[in-house]
Amino acid sequence: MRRLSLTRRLSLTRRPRQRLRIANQNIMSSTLDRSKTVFTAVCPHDCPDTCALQVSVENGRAVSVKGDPDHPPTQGVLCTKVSRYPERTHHPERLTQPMRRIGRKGEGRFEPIGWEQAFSLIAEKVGPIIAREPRAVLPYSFAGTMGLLQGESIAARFFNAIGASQLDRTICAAAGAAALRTTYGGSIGMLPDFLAESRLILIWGSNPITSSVHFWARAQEAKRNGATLVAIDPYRSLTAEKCHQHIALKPGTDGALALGMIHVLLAEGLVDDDYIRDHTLGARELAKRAAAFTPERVADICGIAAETVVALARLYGTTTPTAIRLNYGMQRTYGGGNAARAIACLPSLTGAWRHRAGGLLLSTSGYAPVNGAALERPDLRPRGAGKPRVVNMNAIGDALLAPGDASSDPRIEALFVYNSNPVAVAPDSAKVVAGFGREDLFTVVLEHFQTDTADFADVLLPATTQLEHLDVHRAYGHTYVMLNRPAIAPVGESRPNTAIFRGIAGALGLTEPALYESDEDLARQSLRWDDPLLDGCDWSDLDRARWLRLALPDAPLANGGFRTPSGRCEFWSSALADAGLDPLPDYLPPRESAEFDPPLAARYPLAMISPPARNFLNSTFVNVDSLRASEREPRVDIHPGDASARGIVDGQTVRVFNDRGEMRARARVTDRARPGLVVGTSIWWRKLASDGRNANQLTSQALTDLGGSATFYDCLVEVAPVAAEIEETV
Ligand SMILES: Nc1nc2c(c(=O)[nH]1)N[C@H]1C(S)=C(S)[C@@H](COP(=O)(O)OP(=O)(O)OC[C@H]3O[C@@H](n4cnc5c(=O)[nH]c(N)nc54)[C@H](O)[C@@H]3O)O[C@H]1N2
Ligand SMILES: Nc1nc2c(c(=O)[nH]1)N[C@H]1C(S)=C(S)[C@@H](COP(=O)(O)OP(=O)(O)OC[C@H]3O[C@@H](n4cnc5c(=O)[nH]c(N)nc54)[C@H](O)[C@@H]3O)O[C@H]1N2
Ligand code: SF4
Ligand SMILES: [Mo]
Repeated sequence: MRRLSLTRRLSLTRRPRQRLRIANQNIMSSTLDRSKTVFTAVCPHDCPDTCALQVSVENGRAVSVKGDPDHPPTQGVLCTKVSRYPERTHHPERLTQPMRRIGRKGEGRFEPIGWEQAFSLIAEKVGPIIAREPRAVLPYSFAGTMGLLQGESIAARFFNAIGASQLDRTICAAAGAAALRTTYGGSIGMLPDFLAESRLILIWGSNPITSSVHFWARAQEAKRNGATLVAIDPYRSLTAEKCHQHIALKPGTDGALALGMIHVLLAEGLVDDDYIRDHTLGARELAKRAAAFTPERVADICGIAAETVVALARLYGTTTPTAIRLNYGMQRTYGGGNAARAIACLPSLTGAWRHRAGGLLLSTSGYAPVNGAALERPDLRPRGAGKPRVVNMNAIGDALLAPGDASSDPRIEALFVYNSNPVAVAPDSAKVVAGFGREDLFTVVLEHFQTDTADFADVLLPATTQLEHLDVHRAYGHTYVMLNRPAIAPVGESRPNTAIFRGIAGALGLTEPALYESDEDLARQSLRWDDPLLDGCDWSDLDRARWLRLALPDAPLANGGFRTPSGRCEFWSSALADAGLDPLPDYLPPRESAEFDPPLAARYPLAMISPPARNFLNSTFVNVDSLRASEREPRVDIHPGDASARGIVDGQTVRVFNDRGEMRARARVTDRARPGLVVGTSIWWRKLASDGRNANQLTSQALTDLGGSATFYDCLVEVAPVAAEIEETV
């Protein structure tokens, strides 16, 4: 505790107040200092690293963005894409004016209008819908910015106040979050700070060279210190090829591998009996479940050798300290929640938590004392309205196409999209595109660019970027809370999401004062200042220091302290039992697999995954020319055996298809993909791909076992060469 407080004091003293006192989001450009100045900011993107940025501004324009050397997680280093931030911020295609549709729905033709006109138009269309059936209004947003203010603050208050339908924001992390909630009681785990002291790191369903470069830097430090790195991934990713060992299991079989490890750990007594006795619940039941997962059975399920299962368990059970970097790649099949739960049991069986470099890290977001109730104000929901209608965002295609049922699920008539690009990122594009294409759907999109989704807007509103607005951040890959003040004035007429929702509320004549609070007021309310993890700091400390490290012990779960109902790590989950679900983790095969659906697998024998591209952040940055040039074009990696069986040669254009649709991509014939696996690139803008489609043309809207998450990687396909004469027209 003491040491951590000291870190905080250090960062307080290192940053003089004057340098930090700069414009708030409402300031006009003329009042900004026009000489070259360096401002501190926070990377807003959906990435665990949440870096501190140093933005150099010249004549009101951002000219460079660098990693802040003083911020311990950032260590002065940024990823390539955010190093190109000025190129994105001052991109010639930035939206700078409100616009209204003049073409056919989805055609993407607009004409500029003024802000007041835009707000009136929205009020005119949406006002009568709210009066008749507020649940016909739906927000759709995700983590385009992870900021607490420009995410769900005024926006959430607005949708609460009008009694709109709610969005279940499940597209990314919900299965893993449910696994951690039921096992540990929240999104908590080991701290990344001491990773370099680990002796063994299992990088499980994770590709940190692409998705979390700062974690990878620490893992390499551990490697240099003599640690063993093991990648568990069906694909030889950039990360897997740099690990000592790569276990290329079949996709969606991680639950079986973890239960097989538990089987061996228990059979060979490689467990910490004291930790199990003092801090866990249901060890006996878990042992019974794991008994069925012999190394031979697991080997068969996972498509690996039985010796690999045994050796991995022995390595894990005999090394101290051991860290597991669990990530999202292994959660995107039907059994992803149970698999994450099975893996989450491992460090509690071996007592890995006792050491500060041991345990499991999936997300640290649960530590941050965010004041969600103050920001989102669920109390504003109309009284007596009963339980709100909730739409799972992964099934947005079906939700928009549903005819509607007046009593329970009224037809969606108005949609507000912000911080997301669903037409590109949501599964089952054919349905998503058809849904967004409904002529009778009124769609408002708040964006930086005219994305695939913006093409379908009726009213398209220009939003500010992180360099232009105020925000407060927590991270899911470290334990700092951070403040972002604007470095430049809004580009064009763009406004922060908060200001836009205030404007919409005003045009609708809503009188609730909470809808009109300023960003500064919201920022002050964004954290629970009385939480002991903030160690007595208040808003003025954050304002001055720009970041505060949460006052956590080095090894937060060394002596238990799980946040479950029992206060223990729940191998046997009472919450799941209460919900009538299996209280123990199990292996649940992918819904699209030979194991679960042999007829489907006979028609579509290849499993497709489509993990993120290194130079994009989901679909953000796809329109930054230099980054798109690095990614070149949509690709699909296929094993040489699978390629030759289909007459596919390296570099050829192929069709990837299933019953949901088809896309074209350039084949890369490579043994990086294990046999039976194809790997497509995510998440291309449809309109920037030669065939106007991306991998989500093939993915399904089915949900995971726990958390209702997306199943992007539970997707069977077939691949075929495209004949040369057809290829020319692609
Ligand atoms: N550069 C960059 N960084 C990003 C993003 C980005 O788009 N670009 N996106 C951000 C976001 S929103 C997220 S959620 C994270 C995602 O990043 P990660 O959590 O790392 O997840 P993925 O990249 O989806 O998958 C990681 C690895 O899991 C493997 N994998 C796929 N299926 C399975 C499986 O069934 N089992 C196992 N064991 N492995 C499997 C994939 O081959 C891949 O190499 O990255 C964030 N960081
Ligand atoms: N096939 C396939 N599909 C996937 C995935 C995959 O691995 N494979 N990954 C999934 C995952 S993990 C995720 S998290 C989702 C991500 O899906 P999204 O959350 O939709 O992420 P992005 O595609 O980055 O789109 C974010 C948009 O928000 C905008 N934006 C950023 N900041 C602001 C702001 O302050 N105001 C406004 N109004 N707009 C802003 C950006 O310009 C960008 O267009 O995609 C999912 N889809
Ligand atoms: S995307 Fe991630 S690694 Fe890149 S600057 Fe942002 S937080 Fe840092
Ligand atoms: Mo994500």
